[in-house]
Amino acid sequence: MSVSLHLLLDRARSLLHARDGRLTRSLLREPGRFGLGQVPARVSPDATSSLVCGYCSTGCSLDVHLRGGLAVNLSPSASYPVNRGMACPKGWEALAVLDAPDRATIPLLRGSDGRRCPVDWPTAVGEMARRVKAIQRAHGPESVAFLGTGQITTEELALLGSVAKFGMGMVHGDGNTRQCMATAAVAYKQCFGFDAPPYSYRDLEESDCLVFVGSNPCIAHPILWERVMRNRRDPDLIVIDPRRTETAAQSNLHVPIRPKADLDLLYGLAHLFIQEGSIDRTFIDAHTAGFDAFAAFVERFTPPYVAGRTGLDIRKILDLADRIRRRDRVSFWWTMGVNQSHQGVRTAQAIIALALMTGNIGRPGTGANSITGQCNAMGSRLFSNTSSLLGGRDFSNRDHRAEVARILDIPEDRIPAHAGRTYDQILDGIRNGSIRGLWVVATNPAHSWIDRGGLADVLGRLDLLVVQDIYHSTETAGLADILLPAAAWGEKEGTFINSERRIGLLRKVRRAPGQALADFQIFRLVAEAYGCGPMFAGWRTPSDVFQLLKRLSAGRPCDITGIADERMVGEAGGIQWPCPTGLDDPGAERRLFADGCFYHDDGHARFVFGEPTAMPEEPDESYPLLLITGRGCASQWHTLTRTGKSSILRKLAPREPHAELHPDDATDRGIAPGDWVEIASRRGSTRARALLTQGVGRGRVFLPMHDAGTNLLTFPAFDPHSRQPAYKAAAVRIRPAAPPRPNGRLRRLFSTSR
Ligand SMILES: Nc1nc2c(c(=O)[nH]1)N[C@H]1C(S)=C(S)[C@@H](COP(=O)(O)OP(=O)(O)OC[C@H]3O[C@@H](n4cnc5c(=O)[nH]c(N)nc54)[C@H](O)[C@@H]3O)O[C@H]1N2
Ligand SMILES: Nc1nc2c(c(=O)[nH]1)N[C@H]1C(S)=C(S)[C@@H](COP(=O)(O)OP(=O)(O)OC[C@H]3O[C@@H](n4cnc5c(=O)[nH]c(N)nc54)[C@H](O)[C@@H]3O)O[C@H]1N2
Ligand code: SF4
Ligand SMILES: [Mo]
Repeated sequence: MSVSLHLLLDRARSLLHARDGRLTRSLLREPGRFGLGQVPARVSPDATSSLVCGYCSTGCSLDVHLRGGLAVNLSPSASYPVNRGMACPKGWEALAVLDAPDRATIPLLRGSDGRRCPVDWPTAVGEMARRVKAIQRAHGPESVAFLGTGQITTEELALLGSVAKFGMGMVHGDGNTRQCMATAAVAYKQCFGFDAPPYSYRDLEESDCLVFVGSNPCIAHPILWERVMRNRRDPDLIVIDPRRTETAAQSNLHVPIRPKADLDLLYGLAHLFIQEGSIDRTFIDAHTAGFDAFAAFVERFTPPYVAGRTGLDIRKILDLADRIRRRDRVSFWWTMGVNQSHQGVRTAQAIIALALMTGNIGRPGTGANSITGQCNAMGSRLFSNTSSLLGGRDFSNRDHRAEVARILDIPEDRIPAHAGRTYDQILDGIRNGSIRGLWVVATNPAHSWIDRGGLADVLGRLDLLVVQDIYHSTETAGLADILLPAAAWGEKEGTFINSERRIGLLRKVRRAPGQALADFQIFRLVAEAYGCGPMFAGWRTPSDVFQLLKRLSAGRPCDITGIADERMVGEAGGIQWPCPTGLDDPGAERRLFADGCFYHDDGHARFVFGEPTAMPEEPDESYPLLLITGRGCASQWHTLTRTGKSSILRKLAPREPHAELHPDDATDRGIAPGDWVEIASRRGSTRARALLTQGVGRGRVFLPMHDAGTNLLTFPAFDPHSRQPAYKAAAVRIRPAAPPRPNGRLRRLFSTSR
């Protein structure tokens, strides 16, 4: 059936069925704006359109070239301050993955016989609203929850969080940013008073000494690594990682720490700096609180003690301390090796403590810098209404709720008075029957969740699972009772916020396939069908919401009232927050805390620390190896739903799953290079080819997260403060094995059948 025929039918049915036919019809009549129809009229058919990449948080700009109204190819934007003409393979191939045959093109609804059939939009959202209401009537409004993402626009995230919580009465909603950035967010909030990564990418070029902790930018943020390569200050490049990663191989000093011993090492460094007097007492006294207690606490972290805990040579520890001490501009960068740990928050805060005590913050080339992961992780942290209320506020703060209610012109009691359950607690709620409906948007937990083995069963207990994705073939989409087909990157408009707090523009350069709609439009349709549409009458377009975001940000640390509109964002080449009204040069690069003023009421940053705790599942006789997981290569993205669709990206990635193993551990087990092996934990097993490398370290195995088997093995432990999963430590054993059954993995990756 042709698209236009579908549209006609949609409109006819909406006349008959929709609760408020008037608005639903008008929503569907704005196809150009929302995902149906051609490229917006104001874009000339042969223009070049710049938009921010939709994969990682680096936030490169890509120039998409249109011919006859079709996006034919792209090249990295030469003048954009982030990437300056560079892109990694994922960016170069960003268009190629959009035409895959398994794009979701029409809503699907599972009937009573268990089969899913295509339906029109009014039927899909009408049925969703009816079933959500029925569950909520029977079990309370809290019995339906949502899981969002860091991969849709800020405008969409704000709309989703507001429709779900204020409109539909949901109390519990979280997102894949819990798997990723929750630790950094909590650490910053407690130390700085607000969730605020302080740096600008220029700091990568202006630093004398860059310390990467649990971070592999050569693979995960290749264009940030290019920025490091532009550094002309002959910097010390230090990598603290149990594995000799691609990044470690390019460093001056690799610190091959025992996994999860970073907290001991960082306290040990603090101890040394205090002992040697290489701290910035003036800065500490003027701008921080709690240093003396911290100094007393780290006293026992002597080099011999730390060497024992971390498995590092004392000389290595002293060398590390020395390199940090002797340079003027030291910057600390961390990613998932820190965040995904049972003690991630305290580890991140120990990094922040080192920066504060040495005065390495607020100056060029310094900082305690968490690199975010997904293209809009930062937008999600500030505006998704999950862990914080719109604008980085607290749900539990009455004044904050009143302020948001006033700005949005909604009754204050529509805003829940607490943040709601975290991702793992939502899944627990499904297990114990308190949560019966789930709406999953732009995330694929059936592959990416920790210890995912039982997850299909857990999701199977739901009375209603709605999945909103751009492909119908993902592991999670396959389980959905209702599948809502979404327009992808390049098929819709809005903004993202990158790692350096830069707001970047997303433009529509192609039409979405079939009836797929922009997430923004889907949220509006759901609100309408549920009956809370009028509450969002002022949220008609992404531009309307951008103006709302400005008002929500006014007077907050993330103030963006100085940005007139998205056009100004595009013309400036992205704009970093804060950008309050009256700022001299909104487009200029800036870092936070140049004035030493932090966001706590007294303006002082805090030293926050705690006793190191034991790894939740230590290797033992039965499971003697420690499993580390992470990114495998620059051309693979997460659960491969997107990057698996590009033949070029597939060629750049390993053809089969592989496990990194130390040659001695292999010899002990009779494993030769390239052999198939089975890796098993107490929870499950998977197969991969053995890739023998000393770089992984004795007693350890590394598996990329991109293979769906990896999270069958992971151990479900969480940081107690952030509830972020500790993906990077589980006890496993390994043995030679037969190859897996023919092509199970490839079938999953490239499947085109419904
Ligand atoms: N190509 C590609 N790029 C990506 C992504 C992708 O899927 N593919 N995903 C994006 C996202 S969402 C994220 S969050 C980022 C993640 O970016 P990174 O965090 O850089 O990537 P990871 O490989 O998950 O983890 C980094 C390193 O942590 C190390 N590590 C494990 N345990 C420990 C430990 O106890 N201590 C220390 N010091 N290190 C440890 C691992 O060996 C690994 O090399 O990447 C982003 N960029
Ligand atoms: N073992 C292990 N597991 C891990 C990690 C690890 O290091 N080790 N890392 C964790 C981290 S940091 C992260 S961030 C997570 C990522 O985990 P996920 O979020 O589950 O991974 P993605 O593959 O990025 O899933 C995004 C989904 O959104 C869909 N999508 C893309 N664009 C759009 C859009 O515009 N609209 C809609 N509606 N859908 C869209 C994609 O098709 C895909 O199905 O994985 C976590 N899992
Ligand atoms: S580095 Fe990240 S933002 Fe830049 S092109 Fe690659 S995936 Fe896109
Ligand atoms: Mo992430």
